[in-house]
Amino acid sequence: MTISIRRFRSDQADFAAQMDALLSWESVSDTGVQQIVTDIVNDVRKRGDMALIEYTNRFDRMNVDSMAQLELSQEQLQTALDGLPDAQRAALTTAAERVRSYHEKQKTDSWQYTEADGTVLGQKVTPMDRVGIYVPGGKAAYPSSVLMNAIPAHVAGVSEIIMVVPTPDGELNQLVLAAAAAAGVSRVFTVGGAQAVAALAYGTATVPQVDKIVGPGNIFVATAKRMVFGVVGIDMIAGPSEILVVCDGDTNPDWIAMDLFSQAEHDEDAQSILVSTDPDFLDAVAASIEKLLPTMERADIIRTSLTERGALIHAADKADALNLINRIAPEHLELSVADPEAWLPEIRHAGAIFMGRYTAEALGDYCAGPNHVLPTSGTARFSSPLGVYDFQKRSSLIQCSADGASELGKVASILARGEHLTAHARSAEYRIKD
Ligand code: HSO
Ligand code: ZN
Repeated sequence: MTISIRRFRSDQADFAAQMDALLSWESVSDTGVQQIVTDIVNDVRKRGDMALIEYTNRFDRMNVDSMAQLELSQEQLQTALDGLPDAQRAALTTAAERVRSYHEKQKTDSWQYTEADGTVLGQKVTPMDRVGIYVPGGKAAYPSSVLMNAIPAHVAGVSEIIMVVPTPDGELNQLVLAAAAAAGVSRVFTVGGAQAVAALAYGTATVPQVDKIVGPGNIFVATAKRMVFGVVGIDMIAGPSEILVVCDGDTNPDWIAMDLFSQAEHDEDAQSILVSTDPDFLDAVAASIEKLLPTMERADIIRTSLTERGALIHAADKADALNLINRIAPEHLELSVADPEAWLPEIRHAGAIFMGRYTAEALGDYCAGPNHVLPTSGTARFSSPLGVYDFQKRSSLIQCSADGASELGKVASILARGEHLTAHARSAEYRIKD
């Protein structure tokens, strides 16, 4: 069975419009979903643990009557880690260590400086006290995502990391629990959906209220996160995974086909795009796709993703390819070219940049070190990978000397009187020396 992937040439007349159509993506949260989520969030806010237990029994087909049955112990997490086959435990530990050392570099320190009159100005950096990590159950239960969400929080110095993960039918995913142990998660509740988000946002008798909720989830989870934003912080709302591979035509086409598959297999809505200045190479990759697709465990998802949202694009030249990169602002950009460094200065928008033929995007998903939670759907234009900075906040520091207060008092007084805020003006003026 042949698979038809869109082919574009950047010099065709309607190319810009075609790109707009290709890249348009909206996560639809219809009013039905909104209403369901509003009801759940309000109910958990009002009735706390009881509501959480009821929703969990209903949606996850559980049969519990106390929150104690919905919390896992540290021993259970450690047992899961210890019980993994040696190779799997070693891989998970290596990945966790690499992610940890990369994120250590992101830590920012407090700073301050002293002006000539003795006034001190600065910025004090403090970790959040408590954060919640949402881990999806089912098809998208990724242990690697537990590492990617929890480790930056841990490195930032967050003292309590609360993980929620639904366990439909009570089935625990041992790898997810092992990853929680490896990442330093403090507490795990086996709850999910909008009810888990509400519990984290407002707190219940058992689930502590957190300051920020991060982690991916289905449409109910995303809608609930949007709803509680403001009460707590949230991370970005992730869209489907994407990859843009740019190849000069000298990489093995099988490698490129598999790199495109690697994001396509996440989801029917995932988007894999290949750009090359060599049309013969696009043909070669199309042939590799044909050849390799039947060998894939998730062939159906890949086929749907590639036919619905994939594209093979013939760019006129390098400058044209660079324009496309910045237009797409991809979550993942693979520069499968001889001299990736030469491209780098012109690249302005991408969540993560994978440089050179050997750097498969999949390595970044698991163990290279950088975070795999990245801006999707073109949001790399204004946002960044999840990092330690998402779990740190800053307080401004101002300490005026007597001389400093006197000088600044004169400036503040004038500006305050201009705003007709007399108390501000007089408060400043009291401190002016005569
Ligand atoms: N590529 C995904 C992350 C992931 N891949 C998890 C494998 N497991 C983020 O876009
Ligand atoms: Zn992935």
